[in-house]
Amino acid sequence: MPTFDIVTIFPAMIEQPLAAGILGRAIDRGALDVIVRDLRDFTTDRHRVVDDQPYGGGPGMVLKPEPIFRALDATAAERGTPLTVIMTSPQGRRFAQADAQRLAGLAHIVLLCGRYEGFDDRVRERVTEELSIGDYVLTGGELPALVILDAVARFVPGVVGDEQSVAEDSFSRGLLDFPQFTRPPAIGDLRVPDVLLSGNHAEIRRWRKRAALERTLERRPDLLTGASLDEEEQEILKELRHERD
Ligand code: J9Q
Repeated sequence: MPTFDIVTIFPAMIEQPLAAGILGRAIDRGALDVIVRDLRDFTTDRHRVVDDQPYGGGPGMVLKPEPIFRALDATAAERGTPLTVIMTSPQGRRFAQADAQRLAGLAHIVLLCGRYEGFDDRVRERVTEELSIGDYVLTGGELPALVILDAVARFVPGVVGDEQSVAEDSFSRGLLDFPQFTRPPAIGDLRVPDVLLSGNHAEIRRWRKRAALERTLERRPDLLTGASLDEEEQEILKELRHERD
């Protein structure tokens, strides 16, 4: 199980979401080990200053390097090595499900949350991975750090109830989910597909495969390039492609 350290100037932005939900329960049970570190605790001046003006001028402030180096040194001393240091930024490689699975196998993960115009670039000397969660502008790296923690933690044994379902998650296989329904069987003319009420489990399995493939072909055909499909799924996909042209 990896340990997680999250370095931020807004600890509450991390602590409050982590107190709730599945990750909160996992932390309470000891299945997940997360320490939130306030970057200001690693300053040495009276005013606990974490940022400064950029050399060369320009708007905004840059996070000073020394508090970050001290936070990383303290984390390495407490946790041990190897330390994987992740910075999130729009300049990073796009974070994907395969990264979540890979990161879950590491010993110690540090997530550095940036603010303002970013970090002093010398911090990148200590960064082992720079990851982006998507192409949009955010106010800081706290939400991306939570996104990555959530996706990685699902692969940590004991965090999610059913480990089988994590490993076989449709997205891990490169497919979108099939549609789900629960009671009642009809709301006016909004009916649950009859096959799901039939009790015929072979037919239900096939219907779900077809529905997942249909959705993926329609909405995210790019996913099908890397998908791991069984024989039946390959057969259904061939049919669907014929129907479409
Ligand atoms: C730190 N926009 O954006 C997309 N992935 C990460 C980020 C990001 C941001 C601002 C600050 C990370």
